[in-house]
Amino acid sequence: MPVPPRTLDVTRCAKPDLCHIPREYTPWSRPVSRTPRTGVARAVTPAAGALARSATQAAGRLLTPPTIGLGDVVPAPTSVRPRPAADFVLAADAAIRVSADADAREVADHLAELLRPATGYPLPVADLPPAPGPLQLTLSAAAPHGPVATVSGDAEGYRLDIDPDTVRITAGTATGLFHGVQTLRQLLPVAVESRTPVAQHWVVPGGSIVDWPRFPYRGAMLDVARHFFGVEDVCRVIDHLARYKLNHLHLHLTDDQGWRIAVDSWPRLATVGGRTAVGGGPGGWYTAADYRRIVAYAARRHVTVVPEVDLPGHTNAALVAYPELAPDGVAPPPYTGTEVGFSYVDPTNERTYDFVADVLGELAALTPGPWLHIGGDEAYKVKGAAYTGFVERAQRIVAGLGRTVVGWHQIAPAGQVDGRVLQWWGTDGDDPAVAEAVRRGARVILSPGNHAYLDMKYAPDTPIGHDWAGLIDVHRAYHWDPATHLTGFPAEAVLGVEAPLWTESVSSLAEIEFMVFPRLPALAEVAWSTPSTRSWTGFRGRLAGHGPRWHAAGIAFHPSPEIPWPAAPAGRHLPDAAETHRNPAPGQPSSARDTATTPDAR
Ligand code: TNX
Repeated sequence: MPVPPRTLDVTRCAKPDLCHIPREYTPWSRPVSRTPRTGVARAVTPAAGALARSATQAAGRLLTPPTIGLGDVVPAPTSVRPRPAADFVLAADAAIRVSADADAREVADHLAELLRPATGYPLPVADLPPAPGPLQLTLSAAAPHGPVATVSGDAEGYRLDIDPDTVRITAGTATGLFHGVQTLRQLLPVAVESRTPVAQHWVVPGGSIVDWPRFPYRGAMLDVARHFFGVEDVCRVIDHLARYKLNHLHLHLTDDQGWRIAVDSWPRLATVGGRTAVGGGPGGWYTAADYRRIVAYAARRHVTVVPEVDLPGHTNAALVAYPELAPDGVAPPPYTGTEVGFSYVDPTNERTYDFVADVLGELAALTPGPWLHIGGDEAYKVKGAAYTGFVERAQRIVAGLGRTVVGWHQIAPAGQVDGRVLQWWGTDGDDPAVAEAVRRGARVILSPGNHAYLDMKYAPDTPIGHDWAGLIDVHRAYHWDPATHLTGFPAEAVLGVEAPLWTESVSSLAEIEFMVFPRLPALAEVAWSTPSTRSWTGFRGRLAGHGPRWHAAGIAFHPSPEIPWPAAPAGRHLPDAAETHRNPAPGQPSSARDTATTPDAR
């Protein structure tokens, strides 16, 4: 991927009061010359050290007023109380102190890893007490809890207090601390996104934030079946989710064009079914070790992986591998187009249920989270009782594995099992079948196709994406309310929000990011923030400051004209569409397919 020139021009700033970035923002070209960390710091007395630190901080505050307001956070926090005289400046010898707890310690290590590259500071991490340091992460039963328990039963709320001497994050759980760290990250100067040291006063605006989520399930889906994305790409997407306090990554692992997860008991699913992709690319699949890496990476970022095996339709790749599952017992040709609804596993064949039980059983064993997604969409050729009967058996298999069923909302007419969740992707909020399933006890994740589908184009000239559900600009992604979107639903039935990215036309990490940013942060705010804190005007102002952050982090994004970006050009534009649609020839190396084609390739 060509590296774009990394210079922001603020001379055409649309919002001058947000333009606190230098005219030439080139963090990688300004290495900090640091005093070697020898005995000097250790030789001074603690009191002298504290004095020196506070002098540095006072000077820092005078020299560098914070460029960011305490409320400039996405998603909007529940409550923000600025204290303008209480700005904090991170000193080079700052330490991170954390409650003595393994999970909290992980969060503190994560904070240090976020801050070290740009600051160049050592930021040692140690337990609290005895010596409270300037950055404190405290687990406390008295920490703020939102009114909503998370799916795992824990609260995700946190409190962030910024004073001249300390930045303190307090939470009831490590997850709450983690979200607090993401907020702190947004309150530091843009240059914190640099991967190399930058000369900068690391000012954080003073005050207090108390914050918790509105909905417990906040997610995004990545379709790795239409085009395959390697472990590194998926991990980067997880980072994007975590930044905006999303806590679920749904992986659409199987579809007509490719099967992407190794299954020991049915090995040809991956080795044969995994070889294809939309447009004739080489495909790929995750070994169990690859998948575990993704799950572990996500867990460290407090993101739960939701694996989907799409059944009984969207199964052409499985049928190519195992023709015995096809209704006529004959292998179909591999499919690399983009139509839907033509394939299905035979619901009248008992072998089909061995397949379902084996696949879901192996996936459950690899997946620590509570959810198994069984798809259920667009199985146009399995109708009526044949369809509901199949779904009910699949639901029982999932329940027997001790997991909670998630399915696209087409599974609504099937019988209820405990805790069942329907993922609603309609475009019209009046859905009697789903309303009836909710009356029978189902809960709902909202992915309205015309607000939350990240594969829809932004505008008619968007070079990739679909438009069957309409165009989705940032305002459309932002402007809806999950609690009232479906008519006749109690708000308690809404578990949360998920933004799916289907990848028929998306074949590289840059294209993923282009479709995700800036709409994912908009949907994150829909899912996290209390309605009273939300407004389009406020959101677009806060979001504008994230353009330079994405730029500094090398994240591609769509420079939506609705957002008053502080610099132009703000986005990293896609190369021309013809180039980005190219699929690599079989065997050709590709960064998007770098990690997991065959176990031998590792
Ligand atoms: C519908 S939404 C699908 C997918 C396609 C998508 C394209 C849903 C559950 N199924 O198979 O990829 O449209 O936007």
